[in-house]
Amino acid sequence: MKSQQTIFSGIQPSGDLHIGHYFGAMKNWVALQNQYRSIFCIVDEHAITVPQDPEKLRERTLDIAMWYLAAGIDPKRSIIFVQSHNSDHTELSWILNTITPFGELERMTQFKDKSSKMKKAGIPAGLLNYPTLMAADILLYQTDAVPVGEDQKQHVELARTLARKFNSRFGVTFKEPKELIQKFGSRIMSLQDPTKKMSKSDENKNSYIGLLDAPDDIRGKIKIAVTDSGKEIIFNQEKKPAIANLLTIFSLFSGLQIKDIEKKYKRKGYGEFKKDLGNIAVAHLEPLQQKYRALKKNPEQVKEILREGVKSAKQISSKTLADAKQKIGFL
Ligand code: ATP
Ligand code: LTN
Repeated sequence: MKSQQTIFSGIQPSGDLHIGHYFGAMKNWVALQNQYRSIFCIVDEHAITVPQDPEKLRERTLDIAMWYLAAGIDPKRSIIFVQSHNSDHTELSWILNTITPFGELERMTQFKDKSSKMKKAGIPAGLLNYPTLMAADILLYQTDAVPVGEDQKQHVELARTLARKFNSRFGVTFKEPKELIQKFGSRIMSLQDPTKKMSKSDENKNSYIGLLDAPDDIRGKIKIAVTDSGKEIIFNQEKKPAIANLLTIFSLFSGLQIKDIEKKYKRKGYGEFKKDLGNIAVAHLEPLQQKYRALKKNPEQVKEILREGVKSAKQISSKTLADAKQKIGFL
């Protein structure tokens, strides 16, 4: 049954990837690709909803494909492609825009966060319409489940609402997708401020561990990560959010249960805990970095995977788009 179900997800080429993307997204996708028909996109059209440097955007787009492969996404099992290579996405997004309430877009947390940092006259309409493009990404592939971090839940809910609305107005065209959020690791917090999500657009590079960070940088960033008052290494989200975050990261890297890590550091200080965490992070990121570097030497091979990927993607999306256009009354 599950083998016939489809998952779709994507990452924006808008900055350097960090461990939040690995644990909150790619690592889970790798596990899911054995159970689902899996489609993983590099969403460059989403990235341009905030200003991007053209050359960097191009380089990062290919880089993200390399990270997908380095993390273990298998192009024989999963479709990997670049969003802008398949124009069905923007076309369906326009159609969906015509049934999306303006007020719902304005209420989206991500829109409020990102636009609050800009002056009203400078807010691009694309930032507001971002979720309709995301809905198009998802609905084009008759997606059942969307593996994302906690922050994307609201957007997937909108995709579901739009599918329902279109289906009831024009006849059944889209599957209603659900978000698939891992209980653990779906929200890694900043190393400098545990109330904020670890984010690649954060100007303070010490707030995240980049997937390509050098061993000394990784150890150093963990060493200077903020901690909470007191000395105990215990998991308490409310009272000790910084230590809870570091324990989560420790658990994700080591595979150990939180309670076992707490036991291990019962009478030990933050210093020793952080030192061990730094070493574990380095040991786990090194093989990933090696795979990435090997792919980086052979960009043509990766471009070929993307060319094949978009062909497979288009085969699925073109059917859905044709159906939607027919139902809506286009000649
Ligand atoms: P921003 O640059 O605004 O922080 P982003 O990194 O959240 O953007 P994407 O690059 O599109 O945006 O994120 C890709 C995936 O990685 C999403 O599923 C997202 O939820 C997940 N993700 C990103 N940051 C984290 C994090 N700190 N913890 C867990 N998952 C994360
Ligand atoms: N908005 C998402 C990226 C994204 C996505 C998607 C995720 C764009 N289209 C479709 C899942 C499915 C983000 O910022 N993380």
